[in-house]
Amino acid sequence: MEILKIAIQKSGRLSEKSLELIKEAGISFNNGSRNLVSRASNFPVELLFLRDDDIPQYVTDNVADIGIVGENVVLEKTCKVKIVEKLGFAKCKMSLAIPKSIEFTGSEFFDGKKIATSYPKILSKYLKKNNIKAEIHEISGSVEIAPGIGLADGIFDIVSSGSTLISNRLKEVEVVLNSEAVMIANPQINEAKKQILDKLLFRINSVRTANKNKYILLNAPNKNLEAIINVIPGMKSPTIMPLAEEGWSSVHSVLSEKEFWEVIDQLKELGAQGILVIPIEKMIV
Ligand code: PRT
Ligand code: ZN
Repeated sequence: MEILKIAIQKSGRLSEKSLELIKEAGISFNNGSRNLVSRASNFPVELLFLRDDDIPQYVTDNVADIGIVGENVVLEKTCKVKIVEKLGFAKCKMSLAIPKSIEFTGSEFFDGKKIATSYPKILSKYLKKNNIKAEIHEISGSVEIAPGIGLADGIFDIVSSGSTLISNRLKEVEVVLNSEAVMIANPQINEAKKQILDKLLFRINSVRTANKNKYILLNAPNKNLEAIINVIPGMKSPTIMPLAEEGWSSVHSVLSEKEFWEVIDQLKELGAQGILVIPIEKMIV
């Protein structure tokens, strides 16, 4: 039987969430420890634990069929892999930054300047597109210290909270791209592996949709029932059941996290009582 080989980061910012995603899809592993390779006990997949930078290459070379990695790494490696799903975690920006004390005059500021980065390909593409002639100084780590020690005029690096920039007296001046964890796949995987991948994506999406939604139950006065139903449309439409007490109904529905607080406020105004909100584990839409 075919087995889909999944490459995930061995240890780092992506590891825990990647593993969680796979476990939430109902896939379990007997050996808890992280060997290099781990075979699932109830689904035809195998996990390979690797350094994130190597994942696009391994997927290109068919060592793994799919992988979970930051979009920034995929773009820098320019490998022949396909992004099949954005996963919504490990979100960050890739930005240009310069010393706080220096005035920024617009992107032409970088003309004739030196920029330190670990992402020379993404940066050079950006500079070319914007017709900026800067010198790229490639370094592999601690890019943020480069301006302070006189190695460069600015940096191009990952920014998340921005605190690394602040503690190095730098300021973000241009956001070049936004990145998040993505699932990549070798575009040439066979039909059997593709079917396993589709099943896996279906499960992952059911969990992600569920996490974005809540189950809501409430008691509504019948006189406002129509208005309340308009506020919470639900998946198809809400379930309505009469309460033992005359003039009241119980309403069940599904609410998205995004509109949650706004809807709750409106429901209270419409006289809803006993509002219960319950997490959903899986949601098949
Ligand atoms: O060992 P291995 O090579 O596998 O891991 P790694 O050290 O190369 O990568 P890792 O685990 O640090 O990051 C993996 C991926 O997480 C990256 O490729 C990004 O896609 C994503 N990510 C999300 C981040 C950050 N947020 C982040 N903040 N990667 C790095 N950082 C760095 C950033 O460079 C900065 O210097 O963390 C520092 C703190 O950021 P601030 O802005 O919050 O201060
Ligand atoms: Zn890395």
